[in-house]
Parts: sequence; structure tokens; C-alpha cells
Amino acid sequence: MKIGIVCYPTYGGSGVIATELGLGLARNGHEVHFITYRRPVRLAHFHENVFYHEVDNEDYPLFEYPPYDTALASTIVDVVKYQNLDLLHVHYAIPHAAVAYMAKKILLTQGRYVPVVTTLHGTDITLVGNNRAFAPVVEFSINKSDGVTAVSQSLKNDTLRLFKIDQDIEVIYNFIDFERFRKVDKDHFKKIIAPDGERILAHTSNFRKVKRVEDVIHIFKQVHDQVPSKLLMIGDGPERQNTERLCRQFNLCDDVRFLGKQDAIEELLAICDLFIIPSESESFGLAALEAMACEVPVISSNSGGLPEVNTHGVTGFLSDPGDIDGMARHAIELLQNEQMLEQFRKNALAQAKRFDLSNILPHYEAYYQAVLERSVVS
Ligand code: GMT
Repeated sequence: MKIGIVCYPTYGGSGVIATELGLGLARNGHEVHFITYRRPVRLAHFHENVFYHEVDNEDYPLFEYPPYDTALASTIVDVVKYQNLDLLHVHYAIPHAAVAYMAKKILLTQGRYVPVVTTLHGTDITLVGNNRAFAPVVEFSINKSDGVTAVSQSLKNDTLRLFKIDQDIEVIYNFIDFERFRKVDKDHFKKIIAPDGERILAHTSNFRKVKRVEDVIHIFKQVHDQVPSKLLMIGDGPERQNTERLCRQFNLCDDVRFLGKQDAIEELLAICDLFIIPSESESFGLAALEAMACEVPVISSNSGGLPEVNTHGVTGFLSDPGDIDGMARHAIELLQNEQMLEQFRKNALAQAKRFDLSNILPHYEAYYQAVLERSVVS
């Protein structure tokens, strides 16, 4: 198949999943064309069967906001036409699903039909998409897609609750590429971060409000009071300054390291004992899955799709969003019990294996095939 993938090229989970999916499809012999405004973060090297088309969004003095949607639609039209694509897969509804619809309509005027699959990732439904500035367009473009997938059952339920959707949504879970994400020996690294054998905790996110990043520091404060420990804060975003301020207030700066955006997250996770993700809302929690693939148990909230990934009392613990004391209590319990921690590490890896790319990729391939067959019939 010749597949076009439209996504955000940034560190966010939707861009990561779109890129890893494209690379997996290319390894299976499909021809994959990424269409985005910058080279996706995880598309670092040359790959057979992979092509990258950059959207040229020209600035012009008249534009206060350069019209990216228009530039993207035009690029999609060109790529579908000249690369002869069979199917377009867009990740994150805003604006990609609406732009794909426009491109599809333009192509139809030229006698060319291309089916569009939209994958819903989370905030495109639960936060931003639900905002009345976007909602009518989101609802319309989901309904006009030829196929719609959601990354968890919880996100599917949210979509059906928040919008009037008149077509099926297929749940295809996020996945992990075990070729890349597995525990590697980084002991030399551990000695630098935790020279006296302290426990290492980690949090990864885009530091937005929805992630409740300050809760991570509150939880760590309680852990640190009882267990010699260090905290790695990986990523960057609007809440970073508040979070750093809180560390200063708690006098924790020597034991909390803000590492900013990192490419080789698996190398950092390899030295960690516990991962914390206390989000207010989380459609799946790819960051938690990545931690589990590196044998790191997870202390999480029970919001959204997190319970579909992290199993309470098996791979980690879940609490209500905002329940800092509960999350800290669970973290301390686990970190002080070597035997339990070891068992949870194994459980985390076993659970992560269920989301192995090689298990999930065939679902996408079968879904594309079904959409293509439906499109021929209709
Ligand atoms: O978490 C973010 O804010 C980024 C966002 C994205 O679209 O890049 O992540 C969403 O998609 C990920 C991949 O499907 C999911 O694993 C995340 O749970 C989801 N984030 C939220 O729902 C907040």
C-alpha cells in the first residue's frame, strides 16, 4: 500500500505514534509518505520505503497567522496525486481531519479519490476539540472520515459522549517498538545521577496543566522525606517554571534534575525505579507504556485510558487525580519493598509486551484494507 501520514512532528505522543507506525509499515513493505511542517522527531535516519514531504507555509506580511491548514491541504493534494497514494492516515483531529476532508474534496474535482483514516489521540477530543472554537469542525470531520480509530476504549467513550458521531470508531491501542524500548545497561549513568544508590523516579510530559506536573513534585517531596531518592523531570512546557519554583520552595533542587526534551528517553528510563504520571486527563498514557517497556512500574492517576495500561496492584498503582497523598503512599510502599518492586518490574514488562508494535500493526493494516474495500464498494 502507499500510505500518506499527516501528524504533528513534535515530541507529543500522537507524533511519536504516527512516526513509529509509519516506520513499522515501511518495514512491512508499504510505501509511507510523511506530510508535516518539520521532520518528525523520531524520523531521524534514512529508512527504506519512507518519504518526507515538508509543508511550505509561506509567511506574508498580511498574515497575522500564516494559514497552515491551506498549505497542508495543498501539499496533501500534490502528494496524493504525484505519489499515487492509496490512503491517507491523519493523526490528531485538529486540524488534520478537516484539512484531509478539504484535500479529498479537491482531489475529487480532479477525478481522484483517496480514503481518509483519522486517529483520535486525546486532547483533540477531551480538551481542545471539545472547545466550542473547534467542536463543530471536529465533529463534522470525524463524521466525514472514511475510518476513525481511537487509542483507547476510554477515548472512544469520550468521543461518543462529547460529539454526535454517526459512524463506528475502532479502538486500536497505542504500541511500543521493543526494538527500541527495552531496558539497556546504563549503570555508569545511574552512578552519576544516584551516586549513593538512591532510588530514581521519573516523569515525562509536555508540562501542560493537564499533566498536573506540580503534583509530581508534591509526591516526590513525600517520597524523598522517607526514601533516599532522585527525580528526573523529562520534557518541557508551560508549567516548567512553576514546577522549578516549587522545587526551590521545598529545597529539593539538589535531588531533582530538569533534563528538558530528550530524544533517547529509553536510556533514561533504563535507570529508573518508578514512573509518575498523575494526569488530570490522559487518553492512553504512552509515556507510562514506554516506562513499563523499560521495566519501570507506574504510579498514575486513574483518569481516561490509564487503567487500560497500568493495572492497580500489578504493574503499579492508580489513584484519583489530585490524590497526592495516595500516590506518595503507594510510591513509598513500592520503593521500600525490594521484592514487590522486582515483581512489579516484571509485571510491567509483561503488560507492555501486550502492546508490542508487532501485535498492533496488523490491526492497522487490516483496518486500512477494510476501509479501502468499503471505499471501492461505496
Ligand atoms: O499528552 C499530550 O498532551 C500529547 C498528546 C498528543 O497528541 O501528542 O498525547 C495524547 O496522545 C498520546 C498518543 O496517542 C496519548 O498516549 C496521550 O495519552 C494523549 N494525551 C492526553 O490525552 C492528555
